Amino acid sequence: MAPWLLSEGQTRRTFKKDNRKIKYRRYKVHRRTNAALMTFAGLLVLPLLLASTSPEPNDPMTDSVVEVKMVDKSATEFAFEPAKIEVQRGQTVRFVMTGVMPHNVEFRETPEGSELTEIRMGPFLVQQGQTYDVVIDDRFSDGEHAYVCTPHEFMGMTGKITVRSAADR
Ligand SMILES: [Cu+2]
Repeated sequence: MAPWLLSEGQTRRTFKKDNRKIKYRRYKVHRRTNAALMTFAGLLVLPLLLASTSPEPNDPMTDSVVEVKMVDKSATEFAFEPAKIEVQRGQTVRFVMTGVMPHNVEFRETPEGSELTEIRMGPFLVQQGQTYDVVIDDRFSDGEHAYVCTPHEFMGMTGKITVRSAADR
């Protein structure tokens, strides 16, 4: 350490101390800038991530699973939401329990050629978050499949699934 580098009143020791303080201050500023940059970069990337992981709901071209919620609208009113959906064969309709009353899916009117057999009457879902998947495969003919919730049919809980072959689109 050359003595001519010291300013008035500074000794080697105080110089070192001052230098450390300056370095520490620079380090703190640097860290803060880094954090700000990371946050900024994160904000830029976030919408892109969201956009790539959540395509339009119920778009048969992008979703292989189409959700239908089982909803308690009031003590006397229940619903499938959305009540009408369109799917391509190969997709899955996932019924999601959101209420407290037990709900199920019973197919009532199906186009000719449909053979729903054991899934004609689905099991009761009793817990929030519980799901029931219906794979739309060859058992479902093209056209409109009307279904109800067995105990709540007359309280508005009905729905329709229109099935199309992929080639129709
Ligand atoms: Cu129900």
